[in-house]
Amino acid sequence: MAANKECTFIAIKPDDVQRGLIGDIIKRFEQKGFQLVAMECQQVSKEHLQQHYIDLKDRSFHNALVDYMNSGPVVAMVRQGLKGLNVVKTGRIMLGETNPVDSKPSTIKGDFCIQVGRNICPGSDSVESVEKPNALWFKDDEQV
Ligand code: DAT
Ligand code: MG
Repeated sequence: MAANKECTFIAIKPDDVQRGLIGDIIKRFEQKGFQLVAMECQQVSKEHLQQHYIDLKDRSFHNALVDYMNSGPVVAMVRQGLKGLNVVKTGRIMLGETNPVDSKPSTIKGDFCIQVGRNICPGSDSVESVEKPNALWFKDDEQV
């Protein structure tokens, strides 16, 4: 990543790939002006997902979450903007709250889903936490 850029990791979950929402979701980040760094539709292993959700390993829903994310292909992407434009924070605002019940209309979760276990899009929640998922999901030479 260029030194003057801030990255965020965003994904689209299996049932939303199946619902045909990829275009609608990508369009919002395109319109916003977040630059595309990497994007791939991939079905990843449970081990990969356990690593991705390692911070939630003690939560009751952890195994169900891993099984669900492993149930079909997901679209993973990295987007970036100039430092100071806060793409991580803005990305989270565009996604909405973790629980769609709390998400405002015009956010992704506010517009496309109704329950927390099927909440469409994970996205980085801090600048510090971006590097790990980017490295887990994409090799260096897959990020342009
Ligand atoms: P976010 O995806 O908004 O960063 P998170 O990292 O706390 O939220 O949780 C990761 C995923 O785990 C979330 O997208 C859906 C699932 N999840 C979170 N809280 C849950 C709950 N109370 N019941 C069921 N699934 C939950
Ligand atoms: Mg999270």
